[in-house]
Amino acid sequence: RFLDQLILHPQFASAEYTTKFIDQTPELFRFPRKKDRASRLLNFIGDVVVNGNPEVKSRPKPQRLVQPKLPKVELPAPASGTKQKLDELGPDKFAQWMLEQKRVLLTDTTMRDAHQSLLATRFRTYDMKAIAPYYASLLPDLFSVECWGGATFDVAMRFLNECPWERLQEFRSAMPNLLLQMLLRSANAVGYTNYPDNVVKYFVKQAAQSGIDLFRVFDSLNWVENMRVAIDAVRESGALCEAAICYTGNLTDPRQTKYDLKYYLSMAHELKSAGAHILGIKDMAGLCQPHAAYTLVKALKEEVGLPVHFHTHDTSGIAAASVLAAVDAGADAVDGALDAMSGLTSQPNLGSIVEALRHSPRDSGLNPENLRVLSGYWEQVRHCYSAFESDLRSGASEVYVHGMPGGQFTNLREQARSLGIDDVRWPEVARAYAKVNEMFGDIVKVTPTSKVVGDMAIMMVTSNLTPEQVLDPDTEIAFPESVVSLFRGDLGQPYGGFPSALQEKVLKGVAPMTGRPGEVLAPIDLKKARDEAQNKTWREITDEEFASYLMYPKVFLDYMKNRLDYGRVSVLPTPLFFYGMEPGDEVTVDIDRGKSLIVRFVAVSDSHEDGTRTVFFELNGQPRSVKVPDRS
Ligand code: BTN
Ligand code: 3PY
Ligand code: ZN
Repeated sequence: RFLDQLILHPQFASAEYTTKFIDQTPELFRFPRKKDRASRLLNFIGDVVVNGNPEVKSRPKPQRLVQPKLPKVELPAPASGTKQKLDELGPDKFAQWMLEQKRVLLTDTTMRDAHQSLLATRFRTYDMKAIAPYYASLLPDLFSVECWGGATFDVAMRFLNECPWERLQEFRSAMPNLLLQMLLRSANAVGYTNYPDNVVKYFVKQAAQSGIDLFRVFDSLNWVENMRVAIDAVRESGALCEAAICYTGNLTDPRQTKYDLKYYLSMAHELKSAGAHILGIKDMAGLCQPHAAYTLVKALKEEVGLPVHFHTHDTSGIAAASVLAAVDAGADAVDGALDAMSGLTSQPNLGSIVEALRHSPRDSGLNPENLRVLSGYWEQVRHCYSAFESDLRSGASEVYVHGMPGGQFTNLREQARSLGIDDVRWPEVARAYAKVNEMFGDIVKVTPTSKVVGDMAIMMVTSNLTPEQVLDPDTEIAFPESVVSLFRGDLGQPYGGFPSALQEKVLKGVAPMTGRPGEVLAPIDLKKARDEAQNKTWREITDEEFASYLMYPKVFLDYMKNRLDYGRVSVLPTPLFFYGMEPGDEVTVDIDRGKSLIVRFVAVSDSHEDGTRTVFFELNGQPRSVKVPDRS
């Protein structure tokens, strides 16, 4: 096997190798002696038993840690759904079909936004893949399943040691009748900074090929110019392009003249001309109150002519009212999350929306009982991730003051806490966030611009800086790098421009960019980059893995190292993945179709002189042991 891998290595194969080969490609030479799948997984389990999983270290342990049970129901063969409709009609006629539906169409966000917004995006493929066939069988009338993109991409590799593409492929095969939907940050793709155009195109192509049917495309400054490359790439792939308007401010407030109805309508017209099949309203912070939702949807429906898809967050506690208002105003589709994963910074409750609309003209036709069956599963799953829960207990009208996106709120609060800003001082951060937004000229705040505003707010609170000091030309301020980058124009141009005095102060004489970053970012030499990636890993990488490398080179290579040491850890049940096993525990691990391992944890030795411990297992009844460095 070693020789096979060596010979297959492109650098070796191309005879370009030198004596430096070993130094340049250490990965090739440092795989474990026993490299069968079972040994790798036992190494991982052994490591968690001895050292714990660093991802849950110093986080509260779940009170109830049991393997979630799948619903005990008959699964009929999946009825034909929106996926077949799209295949049959193509994207343009599909959009027409949406307009012709009397019922409201529903998207379930549980597998993307809901866990991103409630549990720091930590849901593992294991738990989602298991329930996916139930979605296909029990909810064939769903419009779409939002299950990919946003933060799920980097979190999968960075924290869960799993491949986002394998997740998508699992979803695709388990839900053959449903539209799979992703969130795409336009020129930022699934990252936090603008990528060269050819990287965005490559990424979209791979995502469509791997199973994405509907791309919700947004720009973090609502700058349509910066959305075109992504929109064109989605259209070219044959998928549905939902171009989204990020909602900010309050369009019903007569004193707020920047983001008013005219602004949104004009953006919608631009998106339509740019090629959108569907118009998304992305209310990432949950600021769109019922009357605003009604006004906006009504106007968009009357004046633009595209299907409208409404998305919001329940941070305030009244988002369901906005959803119902949007439905009343004629929204074609709306988003919600299943009961157990709804509310607070997540989406409003999909099951309750279904119930609320039953017997009304826009009755969704979904079976509310089946939604509850699925929610019962998510409720158990959620317990396994309680380490990542925020302590938010109730809706917070404070969101109308700071306008933080649902996906950021709990993260920023955690970041503040880690810097010693306790709950009592949290409102200072919230106020600073609002102040920073004002100083920055009232910008759209959503990944990645929301992160920039958050960085600045935290910095002001930890350094006790007032807005006056920040703005004062004579007070020296060490601005966070992300702020410098924003004002340099790296994320694009905000509506109305940057406030020039602050921009000059931040940039210290450096000239800002005013064009589209993609125009000046040199295209990546894909062939060269691929060889480079290839040379740093121990096996041939796939087209999809190469896309991971293009997005996050370091995160991807770290993930590949991990994969070499531990194998495909996404097959391990979640309680085991995070918390290991107790002596006497036994689990069945399905490592492949029809191939499973029965792992029984027997005991762990004291530390040896070399600082390792031996962990004893029974693997399919046979004794096995692994040596693990004790770092605890
Ligand atoms: C990382 O890159 O953050 C490390 C991921 C691998 C962590 C595994 S979890 C089980 C074992 N225990 C450790 O401390 N590290 C490995
Ligand atoms: C993301 O970009 O991840 C978001 O969810 C923005 O709301
Ligand atoms: Zn959202």
